[in-house]
Amino acid sequence: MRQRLFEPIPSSEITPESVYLDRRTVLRGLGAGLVTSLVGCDGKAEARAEVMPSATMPAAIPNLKTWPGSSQETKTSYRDVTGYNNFYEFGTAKGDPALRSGRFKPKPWTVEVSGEAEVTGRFDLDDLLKGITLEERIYRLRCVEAWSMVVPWNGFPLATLLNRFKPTSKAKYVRFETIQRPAEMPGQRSAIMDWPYQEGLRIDEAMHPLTLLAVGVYGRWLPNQNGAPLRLVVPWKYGFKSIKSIVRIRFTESQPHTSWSDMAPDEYGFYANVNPAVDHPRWSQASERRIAEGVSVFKSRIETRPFNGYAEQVASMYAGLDPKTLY
Ligand SMILES: Nc1nc2c(c(=O)[nH]1)N[C@H]1C(S)=C(S)[C@@H](COP(=O)(O)O)O[C@H]1N2
Ligand SMILES: [Mo]
Repeated sequence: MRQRLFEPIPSSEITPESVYLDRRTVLRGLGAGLVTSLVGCDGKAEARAEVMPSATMPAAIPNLKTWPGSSQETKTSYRDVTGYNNFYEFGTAKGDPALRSGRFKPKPWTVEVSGEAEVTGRFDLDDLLKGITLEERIYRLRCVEAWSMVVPWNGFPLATLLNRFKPTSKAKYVRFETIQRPAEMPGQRSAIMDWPYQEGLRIDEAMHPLTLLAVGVYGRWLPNQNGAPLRLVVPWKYGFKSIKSIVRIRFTESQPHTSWSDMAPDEYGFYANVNPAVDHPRWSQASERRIAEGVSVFKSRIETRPFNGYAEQVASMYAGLDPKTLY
C-alpha cells in the first residue's frame, strides 16, 4: 500500500494545470507586457517568473550571484515549478502542496544542529544566512517517478554551512529532518509516511560543491510548496533526496535512516543516484518526461543521463560501489 505512493502516471498531473488555467487566460487577455508592468518594480525577476500575479509570489531576493555552471536547457516555468510538486506533508497529489500549504509559517525558523561536530545548538535561520552569498544555479531535477524539470534555484553550497559547525573525523554522514507541524501540514495528519520526513547524505556528498541549500527559486524566496524556508537540492540524485523545510541537521558516524528507503527498501535506496540503467521495480528509468515551458505537462520523453548529467563532477565519489547500490 505505502510502496504504491510514487507513481509515474500522469492522472493527477492535470490538477495544477487546470487550477492555473483560468488565471492564465485572464492574464493572457491583458497582454504579457502590461502584466509585467503591473506586478512590481523588479522587471527582471518578473520577466523570469512569466505571468504569475504578484499576490501569489514571494518577494525578490536581492544581489544574487550568477553561477557559471548553470544548465542551458529551457527552464521549467515558474508556474510548473511551484504548481507541480511532491511534498507529502501537504498531500500526495501534485497540486496539493500549492493548494494546501497556505497556513504553513516558514518564519521565524530555527535549525537544530547536533552530533559529531564541534559547534552544535539551535540557530536562527536569519543568523545562519548572515554573510552568505546567494547564487542562482540552474539545475536539472529528476524525480524517481520519471518526470524532470529545469529549475533556477537560489541558494548556497551546503558545505559553506556545514564547515561552520566544524564536523569531527567521526562525521561520516549527515542526516536531515523536515519540520513536523500537523496543524499547518494537512498531509501529516494522515499516516501516509512515518513523519517526520528524513533524509541523509554521505559526508563527501554533503560537502560536494554541487550540493545546494536553497532558500529561493526563480529569484524569489521559496514558496511553501517548494520547501520554505530551507531545502536541500542534490541534482545528481532522485528528487526525494532533496528534503524540504529542514529543521534538523545531524552529523552521524553510521548511515542514517531515510524515509523512502525505510518504507520500501527494494524500491528506493539510500544513494538514489539517477541511473538510467537500473530500473525501478515498477517502471523504467531509461527516459523521463521533461516538464518545460509550462504550457503542457505532457512533453515528449528524453533520455535519462547517468547521475542526471552530472557524472563528470560526481561519478568518482562512487568508484567501487555496485551500481545497484547507487539506486
Ligand atoms: N519533506 C519532504 N521533502 C521532499 C518531498 C516530500 O514529500 N517531503 N518530496 C521529494 C520529492 S519526491 C521531490 S521530486 C522533490 C520535489 O521538489 P519540488 O516540489 O520543489 O520540485 O522534493 C523532495 N523533497
Ligand atoms: Mo520525487
